Amino acid sequence: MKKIFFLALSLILITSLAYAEKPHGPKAIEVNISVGTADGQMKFTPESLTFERGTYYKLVITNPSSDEHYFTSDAFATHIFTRKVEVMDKEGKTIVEIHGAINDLELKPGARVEWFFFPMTKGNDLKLFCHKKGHEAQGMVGSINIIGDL
Ligand SMILES: [Cu+2]
Repeated sequence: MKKIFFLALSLILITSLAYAEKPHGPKAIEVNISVGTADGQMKFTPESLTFERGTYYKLVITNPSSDEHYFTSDAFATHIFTRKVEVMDKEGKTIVEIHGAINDLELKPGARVEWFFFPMTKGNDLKLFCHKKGHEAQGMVGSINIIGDL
């Protein structure tokens, strides 16, 4: 009887350890993009992003500049399924989780957000831009591609 108890106990421990390793579901592929630059350039870095269908992504968007910038793409929003967007504080700790469809983010200087999503339908050269006054004209445009047969 004691043996069965210890066997059950160790099974519970092993199971909880396995879950502890990934408390937030499947592992996402991390992709980084920044809006603006530390020296004030009006651009996205990189200017183009490519995602593959059937893959789970964590898109990390940071604003290293001293301006406010938008990450806006109406087309992107209709081609993906957003699981959540996490907003970080200065220490990198999540302070807000947002759920539901999102197509427009405004990032204050120094901000960092993490966008967790699944690319759903193919997209070629989906427009990404910053709609802060004059920024698009100064080059704050980019493109997003969604590829894959799945
Ligand atoms: Cu901008």
